[in-house]
Amino acid sequence: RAAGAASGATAFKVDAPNVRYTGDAIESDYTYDTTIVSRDAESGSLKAKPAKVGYRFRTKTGVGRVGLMLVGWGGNNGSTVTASILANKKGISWETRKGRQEPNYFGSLMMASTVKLGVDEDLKDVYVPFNQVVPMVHPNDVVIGGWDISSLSIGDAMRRAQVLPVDLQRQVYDELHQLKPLPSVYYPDFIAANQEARADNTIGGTKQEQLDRLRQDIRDFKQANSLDRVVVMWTANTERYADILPGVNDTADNLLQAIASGHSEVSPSTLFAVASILEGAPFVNGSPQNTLVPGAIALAERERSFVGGDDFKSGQTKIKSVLAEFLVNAGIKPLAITSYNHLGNNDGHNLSAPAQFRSKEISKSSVVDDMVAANRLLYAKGEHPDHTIVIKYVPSVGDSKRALDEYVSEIFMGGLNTISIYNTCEDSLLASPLIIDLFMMTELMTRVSYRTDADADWVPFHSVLSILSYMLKAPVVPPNTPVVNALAKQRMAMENILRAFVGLPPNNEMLLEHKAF
Ligand code: NAI
Ligand code: DG6
Repeated sequence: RAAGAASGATAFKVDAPNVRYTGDAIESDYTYDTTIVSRDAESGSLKAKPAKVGYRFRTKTGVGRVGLMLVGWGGNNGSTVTASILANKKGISWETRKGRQEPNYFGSLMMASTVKLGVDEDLKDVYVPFNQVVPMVHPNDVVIGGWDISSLSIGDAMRRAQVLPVDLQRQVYDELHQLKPLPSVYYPDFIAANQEARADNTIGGTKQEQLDRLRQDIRDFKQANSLDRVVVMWTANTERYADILPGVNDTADNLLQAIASGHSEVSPSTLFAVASILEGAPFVNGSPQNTLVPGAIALAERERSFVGGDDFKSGQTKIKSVLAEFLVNAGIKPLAITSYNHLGNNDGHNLSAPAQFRSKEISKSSVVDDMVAANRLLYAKGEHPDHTIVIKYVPSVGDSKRALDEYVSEIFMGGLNTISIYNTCEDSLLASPLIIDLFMMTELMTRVSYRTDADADWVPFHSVLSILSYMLKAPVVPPNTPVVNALAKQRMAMENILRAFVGLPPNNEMLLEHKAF
């Protein structure tokens, strides 16, 4: 079993007075250390004051039975993640030119990476699997279902995707052929016209009836599989942006009213978000479009339901969120970031239409903003490196996406440094583990509550799950919250928040124990 543990297993127990293991939860008393900075109005000088905020966290330990409903289940990502989880669950290996390949969860931060727990008596580091810091659901235990506008079974969808090796496909086909996606909502205006031939599995009726049907689908799935909770994730085609219209999608009530009156600017993905929110099922948007319109976020806040997004951060952008951070933090000034990619899968086909490309261009473009804004020594206010995104559809390369990047930076004394990157791999094999990570982290957040001295009772985290940022290209965050794109910071946030849930201090890499004589 990958990472050697079942759902809910943890690698250690904390031995400290601030941590309690009750029958069904782990509770921790935690001091959040922060620094409050003030600026003198006259002189402009800064004053930094350490501050401590008391938190209590409670993490329910019972994971129970959890479901994942994918919108776009029959796509490359949907079919690949479903087939791969089945292979892992059943331990199905397959023949390759180099010998037998065992299934694994490589590429999943939760399943294939570790967290430093601390040091042992010899001051040696001790690491534990990421998914065993607090009880998390294991992907092998998830029940997967979902919707697609294409009626192909998941077995046939996997064949159509042409991602997984044939010997693996052969072994999982029969079981996956039993899985049929539910009919879905199709508004041709929102995805590329070239997708029309796929749309043979659609729901008719009014928008309100469609919303009711999606809500019923979630309830039915939950009941049929005896599930404790369900996470819904959009991994369907990239849509065009929806216009944000006052009176239509700007508030929770206006959005519900717009659905009731069948307003054309409510997209399928927003309809899914609303259905999930109303059913109390967390919703994550894995595509770039603005599914989480202000009215959807307001509705999630009102219903105390969770949402996250946007757009899986798989390859090129993940590297960018590392490299740009490295350059700027090294005092090197990126002047131009030029990113090309070409791909030949259905995602690429859909993105060959201008409005859908534009959604992707926006999500890929925002990723260096916070790093640039953090360094006023390199960049004046408002100054930004040139940043160009090009995507081309080349059918013959299939799912094997090529990404070419050039970073031109200004270095010491006006010199230039150019870094060129050529990256090639199966796009869906990068994206599928992100679906698993988003699912696992989202599920965890449904079981966590906290209270500060100001709270009369336990409360859940904010509805907008910014903790998912590591896996997403354009993280949606709660109103008035900074967006963090830098990958190392995003990982640190996840790691240290999980440590806080079990009352452990943040990992800070000071290694003071190794610096004394
Ligand atoms: P795909 O085109 O293979 O799959 C999308 C599926 O969604 C198709 O089966 C299509 O029939 C279905 N679909 C379209 N509209 C629908 C609707 N209204 N309801 C239900 N199903 C619908 O695409 P792929 O490669 O699986 O990617 C999915 C999404 O994830 C795309 O938006 C893509 O841009 C995004 N993404 C993909 C990454 C990757 O590396 N593969 C990385 C980052 C984001
Ligand atoms: C072309 O860019 C297709 C896209 O869907 C990407 O493959 C996907 O968004 C992944 O992008 P990135 O930048 O995270 O590799």
